[in-house]
Amino acid sequence: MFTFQLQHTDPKSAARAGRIETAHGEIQTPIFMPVGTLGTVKGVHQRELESDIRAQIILGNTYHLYLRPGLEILENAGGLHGFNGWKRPMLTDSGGYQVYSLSAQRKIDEEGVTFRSHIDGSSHTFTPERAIDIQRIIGADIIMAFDECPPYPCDYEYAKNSMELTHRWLDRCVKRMAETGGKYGYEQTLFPIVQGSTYPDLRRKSAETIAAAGQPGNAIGGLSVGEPAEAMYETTDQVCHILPKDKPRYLMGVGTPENILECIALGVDMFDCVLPTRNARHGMLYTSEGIINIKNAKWKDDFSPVDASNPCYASQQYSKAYLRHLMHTKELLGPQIASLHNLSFYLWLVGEARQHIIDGDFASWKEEMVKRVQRRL
Ligand code: PRF
Repeated sequence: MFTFQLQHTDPKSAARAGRIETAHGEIQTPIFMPVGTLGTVKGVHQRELESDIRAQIILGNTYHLYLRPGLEILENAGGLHGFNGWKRPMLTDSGGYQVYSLSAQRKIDEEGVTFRSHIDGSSHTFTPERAIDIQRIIGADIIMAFDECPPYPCDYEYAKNSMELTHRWLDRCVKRMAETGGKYGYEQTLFPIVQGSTYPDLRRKSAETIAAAGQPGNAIGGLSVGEPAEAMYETTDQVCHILPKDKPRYLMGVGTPENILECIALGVDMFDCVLPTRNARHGMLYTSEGIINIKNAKWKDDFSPVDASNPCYASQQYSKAYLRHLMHTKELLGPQIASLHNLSFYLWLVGEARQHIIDGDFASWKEEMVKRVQRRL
């Protein structure tokens, strides 16, 4: 069972508030999905994910989970839900994108991608069928089609051939989905992915092809790979106009708080990104007043809370001076507090966006918020 209900649309932008229902519970959109590459959101307990961050859905990565712990362990555990104990919705990325970004040696052909593990150099092949089979074993509620994400910049011929390959791979994913079923007694839903680099005619073609596949939700890939923010917004805007209104739209791997606000305004419902957790580990904190580099000397005797306006436990409990000290001394707790704080900020931000869409004043709130979140404190 997978349903999407569109609840509100903003009168002055394309922003929407909606509700996704999955076998593991509901998701209120727009939503940010914390990244849990290896079946864990790095440094964050599940109790914190639930009660402080209030994550509604988390992500896992096929590439990483396939390599470690491997399929046998995952299947014996009853899938990733059984393995890590997360009771709520999960989504897995299909593996292709991670192969392109992590594996040194890889070969792409019609059949699929052959690559060497970044861990031990062993050789593996992912095909669209294999990506579905592996995601059946991992057992996420939402699983992604196997695609190729071309680099940026990318010449037109490459982008066109790559997009067409992604479309042929989608047909194979859809076929495999139909031939197989969920292994653990609940349904899984396939999201296909729009590609086409930043070429408007390719993006149009891809969005039309993906829409015509008729799946319950759709994703936009190939963005936030080094193109200027304006190009990302233009492409997202164009694609959102073509993808069906009555299905959720997921923009993969985006982005900064301002990217997320701008793309919510263009009609995107779902986001994921490593930025809040990765940057937290380096001492970069996102707040509703702007960005803090907690390692900076200016915080050394600032005993005010990490972020007084963030209701999250970690943001209230600890002072900036203390967190700076933890980061400087490389104490384990430093990155944990920072990750918890940043994720709770991201979830707060999309929650506020949702509320303002419902209240009908999203556009003006967004303009103000975009300015605030970019400031450097
Ligand atoms: N494809 C897949 N996963 C992704 C991307 C993509 O294009 C991106 C691009 N930003 C992030 N994650 N399968």
